[in-house]
Amino acid sequence: MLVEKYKIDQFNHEILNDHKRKFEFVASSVKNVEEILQKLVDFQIAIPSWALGTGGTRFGRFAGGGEPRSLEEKIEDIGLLHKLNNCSGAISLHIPWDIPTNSNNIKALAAQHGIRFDAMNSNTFQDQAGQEWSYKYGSMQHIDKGVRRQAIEHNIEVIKYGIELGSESLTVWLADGSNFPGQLNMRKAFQNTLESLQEVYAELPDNWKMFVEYKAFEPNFYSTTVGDWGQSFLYASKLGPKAYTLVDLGHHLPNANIEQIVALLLMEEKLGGFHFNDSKYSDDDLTVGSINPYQLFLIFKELVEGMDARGMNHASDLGWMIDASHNVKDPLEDLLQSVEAIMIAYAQALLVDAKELEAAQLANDVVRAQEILQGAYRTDVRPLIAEARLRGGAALEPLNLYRQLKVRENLIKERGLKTVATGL
Ligand code: PSV
Ligand code: MN
Ligand code: MN
Repeated sequence: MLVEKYKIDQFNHEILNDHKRKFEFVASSVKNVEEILQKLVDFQIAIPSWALGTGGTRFGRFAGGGEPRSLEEKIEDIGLLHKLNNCSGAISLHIPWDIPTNSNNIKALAAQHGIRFDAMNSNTFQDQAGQEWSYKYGSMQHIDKGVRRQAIEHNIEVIKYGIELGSESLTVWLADGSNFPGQLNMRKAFQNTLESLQEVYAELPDNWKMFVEYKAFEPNFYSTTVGDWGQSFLYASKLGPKAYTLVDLGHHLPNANIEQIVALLLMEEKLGGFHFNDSKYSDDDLTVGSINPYQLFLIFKELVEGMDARGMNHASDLGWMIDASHNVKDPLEDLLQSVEAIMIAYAQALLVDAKELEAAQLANDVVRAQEILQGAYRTDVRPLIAEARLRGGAALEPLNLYRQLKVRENLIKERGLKTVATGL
């Protein structure tokens, strides 16, 4: 479904006065408002191809209608989101779920929608039809060289697709680990994984990065071979300068201090990127900011401070991506909400006065430090984000316009009620 620009303009026009009033109110108390607005306009968050269809759990899936049936339709859906919010200008593909049959056509279609190809994701956690070896007991950690070789070759193939499409990074998430004590030798599993990753790393083009994603548990419940940021950091350090740790917010044990992890990884120049989502327990993959928006703000506060300390470009020096699943919501509405939550946390973090905070810290003024953080967090920055969208030609209120245009109803008409999205 195409959303014509005039429809966005018409929609904005009707609520413009109300927006201006709210914007001017917030802007009057923000020192560097123009600088912040430009940062918000520049910030882009990649959408994973697997988040566009209704997700499910191992107990069932309750599909909505009008889901994308092909890679082309996934790109069209992200194009639609990007048109509405001007900050979803990238797609992250998962191979083999998204094998491009004709990379040039896919590239051209994405360009038409203003979308670039973010990190490529490999998949050695599922067996594929026709594959020689099984990943039942792991992939890169496997005791059998044949399995390891197959996993390595797969990752190299993913890099090749990525090169064709213009991606510049590979995310490796391994489900490897063990379900029971004694099932594997943890040191050997680490060594095998490292050697396998080294072979993949050797195939990375010069301008590419490799992200090593960690996860505390699931599908393996006793040990995970890349189980936490320490292990990921170890692999990334041993691999070399093109390897980084990727932080997925849902991949920690409950109550982990993710902002501290982020601060230290940034300091060590080993933070590569993010998979945003939210959770009550662990890998719940809920809408970003739906459970703990304060934590998200605190993470962004560390990101802004740490990136500024190193003179990094907020928009392009780390990989920003959503990794969520939508069981009961319309996936596109959910993604609009997630992007909005990320932008809110980012804008609030930009409001933190770093100098004042440092002064409070140096004076051990704990109360003042908290006031500074919560003052930024409790500011309603939504009008700033709306203004940034307006300046980027997008909708002041993407979700409301989405509903007004009856996007889902139209997609159901176009694609049908019973669609099987490829991927999860
Ligand atoms: C695993 O839980 C994960 O977060 C990894 O990023 C995968 O690539 C993604 O989900 C999709 O399976
Ligand atoms: Mn992830
Ligand atoms: Mn996950």
